[in-house]
Amino acid sequence: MLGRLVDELASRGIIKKRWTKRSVREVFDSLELELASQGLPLPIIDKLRDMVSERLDGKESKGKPKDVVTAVIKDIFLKIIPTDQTLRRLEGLEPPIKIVFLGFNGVGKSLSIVKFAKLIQDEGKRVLVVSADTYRAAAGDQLEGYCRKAGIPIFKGQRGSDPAAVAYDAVSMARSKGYRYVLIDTAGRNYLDRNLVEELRKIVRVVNPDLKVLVIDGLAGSDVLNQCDSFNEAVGIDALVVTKIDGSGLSVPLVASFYTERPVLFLGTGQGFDDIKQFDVKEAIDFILSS
Ligand SMILES: Nc1nc2c(ncn2[C@@H]2O[C@H](COP(=O)(O)OP(=O)(O)OP(=O)(O)O)[C@@H](O)[C@H]2O)c(=O)[nH]1
Ligand SMILES: [Mg+2]
Repeated sequence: MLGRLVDELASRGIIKKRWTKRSVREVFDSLELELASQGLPLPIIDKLRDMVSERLDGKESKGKPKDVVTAVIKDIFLKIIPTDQTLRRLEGLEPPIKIVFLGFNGVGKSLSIVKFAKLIQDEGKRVLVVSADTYRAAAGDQLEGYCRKAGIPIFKGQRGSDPAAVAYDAVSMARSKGYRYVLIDTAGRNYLDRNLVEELRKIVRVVNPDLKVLVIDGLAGSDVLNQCDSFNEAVGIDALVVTKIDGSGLSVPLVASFYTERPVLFLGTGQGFDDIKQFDVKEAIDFILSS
């Protein structure tokens, strides 16, 4: 009743209508399904609702409410998601520049490493790929196969040897042979597996990497938040790679980058070594808000 009266007076220009937490919530109620269907997990939608509320509460309400809220969401994403300056930052470091790739089983770590190695090598920089997955002989063999095809040197640990020791030896070799980048592949791990988490911590302790990259499957859906949390808690992460974007939309990289406040180093867009693309935050936002 009161709401209708306020609307009436506002439409006649008698009073200025202002946003309230409630009116933001009402707009979100109608937006929620669209955002969820574009792949935004519910905790992220809730977080956005709170942030938009905080921004708009008490402000004068002008224009179509949905357009205003959408514009604020865009702005929040753009403010929070860092643009990727990783390579520029790394280039200033003393070589060998050490990068460890982490992630859940089968997300695409090994292939992404070779894609990234090729990118660096194509720029004329020397890069060494290291297989620290010493549990599965097949893992080392797979990486070796990729490297041979792409023409990238590989350092492979003996099956059953300590992955941290392998990584350490690889870094020593890279230093003595003048490699600029060392990219370390780790065994895919389930975040519930304590032994593997301990092993990952040991690799990080021993190698002291310049960058810890979490690789996420673009098809992960809402599980992306669990993956970010578990690896962040285990060792901390500095940047993200999101794979299989050829089979999915852009919500996973957008969500992961927003949630962790870490930049996306690149996207994987297929099974070829050159299937790699830069993450365009604006394109991803438009994708999410397109409906
Ligand atoms: N379509 C598509 N497939 C990809 C992409 N990246 C990786 N894959 C495929 O995903 C599968 C797993 O890739 P891997 O690189 O072996 O994944 P991983 O994380 O190293 O796996 P584990 O070592 O077993 O944990 C392979 O069949 C890859 O070809 C991508 O960007 N697009
Ligand atoms: Mg692998």
